[in-house]
Amino acid sequence: MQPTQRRLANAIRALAMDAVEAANSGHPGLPMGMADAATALFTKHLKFDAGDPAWPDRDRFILSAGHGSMLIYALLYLTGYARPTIEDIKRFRQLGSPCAGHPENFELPGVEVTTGPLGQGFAMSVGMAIAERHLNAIYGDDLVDHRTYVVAGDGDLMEGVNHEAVGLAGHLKLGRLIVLWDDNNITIDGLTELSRNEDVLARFQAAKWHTIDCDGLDAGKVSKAIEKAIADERPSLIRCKTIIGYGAPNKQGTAATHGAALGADEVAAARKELGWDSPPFEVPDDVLTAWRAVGQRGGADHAEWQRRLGASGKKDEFLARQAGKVDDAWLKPYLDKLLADLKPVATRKASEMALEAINPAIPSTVGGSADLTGSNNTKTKDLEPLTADNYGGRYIYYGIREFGMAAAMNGMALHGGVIPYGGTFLVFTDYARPAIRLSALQNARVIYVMTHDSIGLGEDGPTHQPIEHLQSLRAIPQLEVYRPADAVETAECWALALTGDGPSILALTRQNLRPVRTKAAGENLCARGAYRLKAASASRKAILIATGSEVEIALDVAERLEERGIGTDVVSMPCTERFDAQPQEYREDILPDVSNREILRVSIEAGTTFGWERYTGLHGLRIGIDRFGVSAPAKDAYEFFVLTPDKITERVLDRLKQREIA
Ligand SMILES: Cc1ncc(C[n+]2csc(CCOP(=O)(O)OP(=O)(O)O)c2C)c(N)n1
Ligand SMILES: [Mg+2]
Repeated sequence: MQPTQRRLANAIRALAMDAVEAANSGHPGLPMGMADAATALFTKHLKFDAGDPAWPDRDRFILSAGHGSMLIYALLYLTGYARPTIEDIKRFRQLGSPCAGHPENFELPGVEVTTGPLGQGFAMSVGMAIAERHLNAIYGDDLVDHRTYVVAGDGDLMEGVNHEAVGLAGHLKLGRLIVLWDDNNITIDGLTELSRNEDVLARFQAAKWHTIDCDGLDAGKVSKAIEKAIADERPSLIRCKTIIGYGAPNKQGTAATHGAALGADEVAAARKELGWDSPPFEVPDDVLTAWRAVGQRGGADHAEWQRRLGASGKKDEFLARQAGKVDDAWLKPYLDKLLADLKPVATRKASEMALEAINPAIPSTVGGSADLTGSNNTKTKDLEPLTADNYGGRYIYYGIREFGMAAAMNGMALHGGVIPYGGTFLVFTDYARPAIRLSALQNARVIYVMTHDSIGLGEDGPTHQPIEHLQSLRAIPQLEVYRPADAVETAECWALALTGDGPSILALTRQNLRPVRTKAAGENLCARGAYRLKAASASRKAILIATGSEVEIALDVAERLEERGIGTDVVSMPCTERFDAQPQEYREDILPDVSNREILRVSIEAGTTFGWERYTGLHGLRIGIDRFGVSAPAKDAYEFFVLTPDKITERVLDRLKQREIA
């Protein structure tokens, strides 16, 4: 006899409480409360094939409430994905188990995105839904025709980024986005009444969402709600009324089940309550067999899709694009043209010029800006807006939603088939930072076009002038921060960002910079992260390390020092992360490990000096800005902060004297 939906759901409940019990750590409440709803979704609606988690036309399932990670681990195991195995689940939350505390996309195929920071799974799902509609517009229903399903908790819907994501999804009419809200009235501190009295459904309705109410503990009713959501053209929020920790007779409905093991007695009581008499981590044959059949349900669809792909004449292109393959064939012809006609240009403008070459050559790019299109120079002439009426467009007006934009870009990048780039002012990376961090953790190829990268932006003043931003972003692992010095470097950095396998930030100037790279190099010099732009003429006594707009200043300082017979190297360092990854000999050649009494190392960057001792040594000289900026024209701001060639030359000479080098 086929087990009931409730019995299938109880397998999730049992695995969740047993795994949390074994780890004595974790969150049984959500998986137990949402087990019926998840069973409805997976058994009846979700299009997937457990045998091929990477099938491009699968529906995407996102557990935004990542603390309930045992829900997804149980589902992947029960439906027969290669991992996790039951042994993996027994080692829930232990070192080396793919069943990490929160779901990690880089650990388990089937986990589409990394969740845990509340709100971001929901916001990433908006990007997934955008990518689906965009690729559908290009390849048609035969190849791209799937949905994005989300399980979100109260916390996901309270977070600020949720408001940005809801607004964006409603505006873009992402009807294939379906969110199941675990409305259990509980968060960690207790009842949601403690902190929320808004009418959540009314809020979504106001943002042009379709909303439905249902009993989240009745799989049949959830299934009907999902059918209605599928039929509606708007994005849908299904409010699933649930009880946290459902099945644990003494603790259900309370915050006690949110994030702690239930304890042996309560687990035993729950087994009785649920009529579940199997020992821990054992799933009865009838239940496992039924679940395994669910995992194969999509096999026929998948085979049919493969056939359509084969017949489409677009197979190679589609798969290459899905795999994210791009080359930098655009770069050399572009650089040849650039070098033939050099003029001063802001690197934000140089970025636009590079994009004019990139966008026609790489059709998977999708640009955008958080309402600063004209300032970020992110929209090239050939890009049409991506709108509800034209999902085939390649430019997104994200509105003033930096965090929402960054999270959506993560979703797009992880969906595959799309390389998102988006802009705002560098200072507002702070608004997007939690998503930038997740870009890095998830290895999502997102390109952040962050302009107005220093006091050089001028009159907008200290609120808009980044100080600590470059260094704080460089401190994020797996994120490449590029600060190019001119148009040639900007193009090289774009090429690196596009061919990389993780996120990049391009920090670009508002103000014009004179060309510092005036001859063809034959290779991408920025790929090394730092390189000798100018070698000392006289005997080398100083190395000036500069980035971005300060490279031209460094060249002027070097000229003044050389006039005094002080041999000076200028090192342009567009990407510290890449330099750090170079072989020892290369790093030693550029920045020899000698005392600052032999060769003085000087860093020049119009931002905090914090951390530059990494390259100057403790007794080197660090030139920068260790306070907030000023509202003034750029030239006056640079003078105020004594970031001029003459003033810096004086400081270097003083230090050389102190060090008894000159
Ligand atoms: C951004 C963020 N803030 C705080 C937390 C810590 N946290 C994890 S779950 C949770 C409560 C979430 O409540 P709800 O979504 O209702 O989940 P439930 O208790 O119903 O499982 C909090 C505050 C987090 N993971 N992310
Ligand atoms: Mg809750």
